[in-house]
Amino acid sequence: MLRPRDTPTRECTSLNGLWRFAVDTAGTGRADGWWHRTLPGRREAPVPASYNDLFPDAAVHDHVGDVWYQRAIRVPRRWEGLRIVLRLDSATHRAMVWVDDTEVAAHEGGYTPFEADLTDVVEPGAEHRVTVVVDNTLSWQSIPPGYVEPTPDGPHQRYFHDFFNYAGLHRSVWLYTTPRTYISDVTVVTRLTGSTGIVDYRVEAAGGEGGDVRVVLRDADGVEVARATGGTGELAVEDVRLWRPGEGYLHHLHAELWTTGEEPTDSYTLPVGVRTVAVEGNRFLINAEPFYFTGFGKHEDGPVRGKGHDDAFMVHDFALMEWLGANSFRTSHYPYAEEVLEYADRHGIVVIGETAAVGLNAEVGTTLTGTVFTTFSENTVNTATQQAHLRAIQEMIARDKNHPSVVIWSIANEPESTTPSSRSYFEPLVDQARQLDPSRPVAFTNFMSATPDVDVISDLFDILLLNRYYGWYKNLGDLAAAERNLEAELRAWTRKHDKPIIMTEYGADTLMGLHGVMPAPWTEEYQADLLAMYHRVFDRVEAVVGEHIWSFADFATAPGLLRVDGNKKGVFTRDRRPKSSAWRLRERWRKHR
Ligand code: GCB
Repeated sequence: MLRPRDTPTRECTSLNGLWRFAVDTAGTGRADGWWHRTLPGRREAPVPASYNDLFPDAAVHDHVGDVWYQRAIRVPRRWEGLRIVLRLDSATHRAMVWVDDTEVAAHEGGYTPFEADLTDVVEPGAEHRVTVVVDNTLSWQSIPPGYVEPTPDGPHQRYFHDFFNYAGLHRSVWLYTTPRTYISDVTVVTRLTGSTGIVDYRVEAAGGEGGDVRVVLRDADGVEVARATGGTGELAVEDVRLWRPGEGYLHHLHAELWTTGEEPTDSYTLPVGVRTVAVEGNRFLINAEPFYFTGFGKHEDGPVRGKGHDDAFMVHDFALMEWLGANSFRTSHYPYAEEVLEYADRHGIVVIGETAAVGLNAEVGTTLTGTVFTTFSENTVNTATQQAHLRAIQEMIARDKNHPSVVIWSIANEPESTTPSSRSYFEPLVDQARQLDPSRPVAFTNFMSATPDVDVISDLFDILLLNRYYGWYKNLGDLAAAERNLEAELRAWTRKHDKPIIMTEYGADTLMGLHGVMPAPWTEEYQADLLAMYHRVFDRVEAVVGEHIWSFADFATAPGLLRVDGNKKGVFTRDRRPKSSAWRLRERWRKHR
């Protein structure tokens, strides 16, 4: 699915800003047809933002079910004869959309975009009412999963992941045009033969009889470096300037669809980074050179806006990562806003893209909710969940396949991975992911109790992503034991699999301003010492090709005995102030560059 852009044949308008907003406390909005008229009440909510923290009202913060957004749109008269599309970059977790009285779209999956073709529904020159109902409910068949517990005070949402269930319209909403016959998708895969870069491309068209495709590849200065005709083909660039970590050099692919006449019917421009990614033995290669990941598991999370995309926070987060010398991050635990990946493309930041499949694990679920259950069963994670998971993988790859920054697909975070049912659940998903994108390694992040002696799925994957908490959930306060156990486990992995290892989570909750001379958990010193201990071990184990600390910044969670105003494993506080460990990291990571 192509990101909306202004091109010579397309126009794009943002629908961001204040929308009318109503919380459907009684759950009657759908039956009463709220889309037929102005929403009840006087509330307004900004888009993009989570709605949960906007109002000092627990009923809004903890609402389970539908909320409604509404605004007027005016379609310019000059759009007569064009295809008119409404696009929501995300609606968490599922939504239905109406224009005036007509339903135009429905989508499930809170972190990927969806569109509605409004061509036959709107009239150029006229004003229309757009209404969106967003449902934040998580069920056993949603990704991520959860369940709603009925209580005398109303429904309570329970879930098996450690971040607050923020909801709403978290990302931009667009109204845009294409011609009626249009370029519907572009796919690029890049490779290298010697110093020649090859861009294999595919341009797909829809809405007409087809036509001729012409593509031109230009370098960052706009100089043409290759051209081709046809819907698929390859573009060769001699002495190509590569996209590299730390240097996000981008070419641009200009695709044109010609049906008649002297002008292209449609045109679309896609940034392209020429680079290769490969796993060879226990090395991870970018452009045939070993790459070592330094950085974080992150969250899209901040005060007031929750998970709403914010360009200021985005730029600031990237600047702080640069200040530390971090070269990469994981989009834990869901695909991030496309603005984030585009920024990473331009700046040469390496990304592990992750689906929202987090919490498929009874061991984690029971710790977080107190409910004992079996992960994979007819009543819990079942074939319908697996289908939803597959759609989440498909939608992530469809959206993000062209980003040079994305080098690994993580298809789940800490699922159960020690039982025969986990193997039969994951086998088809891994196959599908590989078919959808044979050019990137496929992985999942492994939960701490799924040690190499009991894990039964890692052989299906290309690379090992491990989340480990020695010194925190195990060996709390005893970094010497933690160091021994961590090293022993890493060596056990290397004996079992000849695959690279990235430690995708390790860390300690740390209260900013708490200090101590003893190695006491929660102090800033303990966090710094724990991280330094992990780094000593990584330097001794050859197969370790990356270190992603959990987490970049403190973030909001559901209430929990271990959560003091959220998860405090950030190297930065939630408002992005550095804890002591930041300076130690800076020393280490700036040397790695
Ligand atoms: C994990 C999860 C992450 C949690 C973290 C923690 O293993 O992947 O989502 O926030 O542990 O701090 O417990």
